[in-house]
Amino acid sequence: MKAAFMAQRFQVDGRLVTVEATGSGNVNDTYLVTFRTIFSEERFILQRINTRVFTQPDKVMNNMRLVTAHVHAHLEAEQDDADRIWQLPRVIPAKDGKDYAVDSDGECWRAISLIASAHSYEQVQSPEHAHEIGAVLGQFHRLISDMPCDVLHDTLPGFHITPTYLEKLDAALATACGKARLNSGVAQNCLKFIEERREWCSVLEKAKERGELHLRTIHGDPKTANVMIDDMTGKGTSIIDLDTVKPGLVHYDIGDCLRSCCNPAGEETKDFASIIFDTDLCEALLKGYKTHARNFLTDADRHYLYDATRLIAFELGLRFFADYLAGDVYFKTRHEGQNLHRARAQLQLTKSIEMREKTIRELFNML
Ligand code: GN1
Ligand code: MG
Repeated sequence: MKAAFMAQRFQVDGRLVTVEATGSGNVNDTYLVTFRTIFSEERFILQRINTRVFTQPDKVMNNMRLVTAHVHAHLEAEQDDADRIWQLPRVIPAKDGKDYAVDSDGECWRAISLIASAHSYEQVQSPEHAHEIGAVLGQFHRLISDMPCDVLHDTLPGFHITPTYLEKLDAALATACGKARLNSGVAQNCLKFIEERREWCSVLEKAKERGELHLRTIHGDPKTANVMIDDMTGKGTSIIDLDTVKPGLVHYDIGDCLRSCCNPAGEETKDFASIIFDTDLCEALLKGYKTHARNFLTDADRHYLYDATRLIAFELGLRFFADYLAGDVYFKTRHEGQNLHRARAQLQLTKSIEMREKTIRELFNML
């Protein structure tokens, strides 16, 4: 098995015992690897980077190294006074000292340390869980708030720039596959919902162009499943999946975290009527965020947070839908029509956010 072979290319002591597929990523393939020595055991995460999405894996790894070094330095300096041991995975070098290893098919693999005795969850479990998700994101934002984003590569041009996904939709609609796949009531409804919001979806990009919002270092993918919760205390301990750390708007992160965490039904449900944006979870998340992230959100930042929440849910719906029409070329699928179902779920969530606009706007006043 390729993963077992590649697991042995990294600087880990002992002998390989097991390699198990793990995680629920929509892009990369992830494995949990166990090595044993005569007196101990080490487990770590092995990932095959999807180079159709991340076409420059060296730059992804470079960003990851810079951000983890920056955060680890802060965490070490602060650890005596911290309320818990905050963690962040580190990159485990390959035996040749590089950040990743290439297999005989040209595929890229990397190894990352495991956040042990902790788990992440596909769906939010409780308001306390939402609070911890907010706390972990706030802590991460605080820790990277003094890291200039221009040292990072733009590893995914267009990522979270919503109008670029409309261009992808238009391109997919012009193909034979797109035309054929549009041929259902559900697909037609998705398209109608998106078209009605076409003008609005440049809202953050326009604010950026006007100089109201500024680029900074962001995580890029702070969804529920990327926040590790300590098994012993129930407290957040780490954010994981640093593939998308790069320059961006803090709004992409806050919007993404909220759209993921405040939808208890999760991203994969087909019970579309059960999808709501839960404002109690939103309140809990923002309270957790605020305990760590203070002083770096401006009035202009706060002003656009409602739009960001609505937009990132909408954008993910648009991304899933465009990918469905394009023939499922970006997000991995396990069954037919999965990207259409995922799109429908996010668009339903967008609608629920729109219905709760007033309450959500009020909640942002607390930040
Ligand atoms: C993808 O691969 P994964 O599951 O970490 C996607 C995110 C989406 C997410 C939705 C690079 O993340 O942007 O929000 O799916 N990552 C990329 O689950 O496109
Ligand atoms: Mg990710």
